[in-house]
Amino acid sequence: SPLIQRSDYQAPAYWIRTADLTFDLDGAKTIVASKLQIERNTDLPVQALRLHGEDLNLLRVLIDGQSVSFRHEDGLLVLDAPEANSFVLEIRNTIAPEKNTQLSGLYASGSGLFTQCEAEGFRRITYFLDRPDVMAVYSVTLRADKKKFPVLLSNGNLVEQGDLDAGRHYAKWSDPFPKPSYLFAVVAADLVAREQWVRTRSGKDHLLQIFVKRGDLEKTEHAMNSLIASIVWDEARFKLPLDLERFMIVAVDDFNMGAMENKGLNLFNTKYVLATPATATDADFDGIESVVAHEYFHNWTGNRITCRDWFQLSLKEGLTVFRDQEFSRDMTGSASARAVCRIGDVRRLREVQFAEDAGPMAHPVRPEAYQAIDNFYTATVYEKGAEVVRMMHTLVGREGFAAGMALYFQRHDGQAVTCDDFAQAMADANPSSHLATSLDVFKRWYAQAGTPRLTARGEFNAEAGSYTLTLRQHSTPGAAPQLLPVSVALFGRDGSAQPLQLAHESGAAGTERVLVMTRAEHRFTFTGLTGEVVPSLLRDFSAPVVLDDGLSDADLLVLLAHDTDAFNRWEASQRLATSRLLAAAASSQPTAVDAAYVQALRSVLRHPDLDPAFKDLALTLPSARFLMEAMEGVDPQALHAAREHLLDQLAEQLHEDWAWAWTAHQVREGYSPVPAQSGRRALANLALAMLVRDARRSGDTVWPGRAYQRCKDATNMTDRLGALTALVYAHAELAEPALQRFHAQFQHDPLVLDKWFMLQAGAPERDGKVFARVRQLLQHPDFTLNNPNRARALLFTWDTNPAAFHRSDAAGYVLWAEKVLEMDSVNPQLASRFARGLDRWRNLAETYRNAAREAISRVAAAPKLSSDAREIIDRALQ
Ligand code: HT7
Ligand code: ZN
Repeated sequence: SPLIQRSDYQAPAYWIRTADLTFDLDGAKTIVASKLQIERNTDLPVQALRLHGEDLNLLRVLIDGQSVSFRHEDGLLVLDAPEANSFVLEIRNTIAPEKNTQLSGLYASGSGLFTQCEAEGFRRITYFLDRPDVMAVYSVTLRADKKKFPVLLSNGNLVEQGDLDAGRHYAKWSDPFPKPSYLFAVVAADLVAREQWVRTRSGKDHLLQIFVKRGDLEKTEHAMNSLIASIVWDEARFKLPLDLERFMIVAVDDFNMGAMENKGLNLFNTKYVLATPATATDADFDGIESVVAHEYFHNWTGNRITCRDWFQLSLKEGLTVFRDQEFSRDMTGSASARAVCRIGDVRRLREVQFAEDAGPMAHPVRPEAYQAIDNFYTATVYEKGAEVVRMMHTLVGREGFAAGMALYFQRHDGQAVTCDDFAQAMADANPSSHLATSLDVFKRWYAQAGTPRLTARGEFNAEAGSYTLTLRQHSTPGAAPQLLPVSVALFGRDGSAQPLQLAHESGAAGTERVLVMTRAEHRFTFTGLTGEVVPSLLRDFSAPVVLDDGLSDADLLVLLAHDTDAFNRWEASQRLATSRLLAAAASSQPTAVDAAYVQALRSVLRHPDLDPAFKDLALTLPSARFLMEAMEGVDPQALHAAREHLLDQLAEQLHEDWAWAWTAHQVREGYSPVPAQSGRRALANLALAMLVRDARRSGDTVWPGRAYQRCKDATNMTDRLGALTALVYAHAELAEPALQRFHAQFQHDPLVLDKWFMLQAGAPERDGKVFARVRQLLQHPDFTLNNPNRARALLFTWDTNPAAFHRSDAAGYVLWAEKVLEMDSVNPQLASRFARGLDRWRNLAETYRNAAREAISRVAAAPKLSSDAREIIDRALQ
């Protein structure tokens, strides 16, 4: 496929003002009749009408009621320019939803029919100008067998419904909001709905509906509560009310991503809708809250104002991720739980996005070129994009940000715009901010790929009582310095926060402030200090950079014990672990852990005031995925061995502390997924995992027995899965019977069965057992590549499990190549995501690197590869 360049953008030659669509729905053959009111874009020279279309069977084309000639060119349907500037185009075509295994366009899932149109799925339904800057008002008539498809839904409002002959029925939907085709949706299925009316501040009533399969209704309470909370939050924080009479969510089993924000008719992966305490973990409950919020927030940031072209994807995704992160933080209700949320977000950013930015798929937040747009729904566009918005928020403050959002809507409501338009509105609403005065420097965040490195060195001058901090940024080669907000505090060696008085300033000094870098190097001198200080930099992770602050272990121990910023306190724990793990991985001898570090962890674990959720995070070692990015020429087996060895030592040396933590953090109240409970469950489960791990050394049978018992009698999934994880990860003898029991108990619940697959594929490798298990599970009757959740549970979990995937005999890579090709023939979007498991192959030690190159080349040589997979594979080999 050709490369599409951002610089080639041109306005459309025609506008589609209204789309009147009629569907005769049937799994084998659906007939689509489309009647479009089209206007020529008179700003451009007269040219042919070129419509997108893919896998369609065309029956007829009429313009103003007359049949016209047409041709197919480069996958487009081309009609000579009609004489009139305004005309009606009628098209009739058929499609085959049951054959659509790609899950883009109209497809079958179970006995229902569902659509997915973002980014370019609408062209798989009918011919259209399938681009986000063409916005039309839709009216949709759905006709189908009433028994098979009792529920017929589309965007907007239901205006008519009734019976037809031969057991068929119809429904007519009308959506008053002009929208791009990617927000179009249709559902025809046998579903039931949880319903709730809500009243917004203006006094208007709105109907909320969550549609699921029969039998799943009692699993929708949390999703409905999350939706209501999202509506309330957006109106309170940003004055953005629900603008729809009816807001529907539909859950579907087979879905390529998490959810989709179609106007008024969101489609959701069941994973982000269905939850009961018995079937979903605390993390699942959190995931539902944040995805429901994310999709709901898109109604303003994405739907009311949309993207001019797909290069602007982060305009809606970065902003909406920022909004859902803020919502999740506000929902927690405590400062420490807010920090726990932030730590989770940064962990994901550093594990996935930093790796992406260092590999073959590195691209700016606003990409310059793509082959398949589906490949650019990335951590860079989403998570780094959210960090860009967060930096704006840091620079202009909460009120200033709200003012910027208001100006953005005032200027652009109803339009398809660019990232520049958003940044301009934020700057114009805050003219004296650093954002406005250095807007061009700031906007490099949209244009430059790669993670900037920030070096910080401080010097204390005892005579002057001053501390000079030198900050230097090193952008990726060829990139210019970026604007970095660096949040800073200074602590005395006794842990006391010091005043931050800059040399040229007068007035009262606080103990935390944001330094703004706009050049490669800045020097800041703080005065009025009485002793040596330890700097705490990039507090709350104020910019998405890699920091080298040169702090010693002693400095980090001060921060771990005293930092008032929970993020940096956690960061200190991770830094202490990272340096030990990297040293151990580089050494050929098993490395004994030092007592000072163990004691520091003990102090955190036993701390009387720290939040259990925070303790869980601080006591969890950095993941192998994170560590691999901090190394060059990675030997994943050596890294894995070092990490396992450190865990074994922490399990042994903190045994009494883990036993205390397990007992002290049991939750005896009725289950609720609130942070006050989930933190205790997380810490207790970590403690149990360490105790079962230590039993392997000591021969103890009590803790594995307790874990097995918990698998049997737990009253919620978090505890049941926690106990099962403890057994499986420790390769305990009781793991097998516990796994079998779990399977027997939950075999009819697909989402729980996904956990069963995931747990086994993600277990720490030991003597090749995990890899052997993955091969076995690929043959399991419950495994299928046709369901993305199931494929992800087994294969995506495995290809991110370092030691089970990166094998010295290359068998992991051979299996990877086989599965990329197999998946690509079923679902290219899924295959190209799976293919990214070898993105970072060039960073591996030589033997792994050679074997990985061979596997990638084997995929590259396949005679038939989708353009999605082709782009990933070609980039990997470039
Ligand atoms: N805007 C959506 C992105 C999306 C998607 C969703 C489901 C299936 C395929 C998809 N391609 C792109 C999801 C979101 O960010 O909210
Ligand atoms: Zn989104």
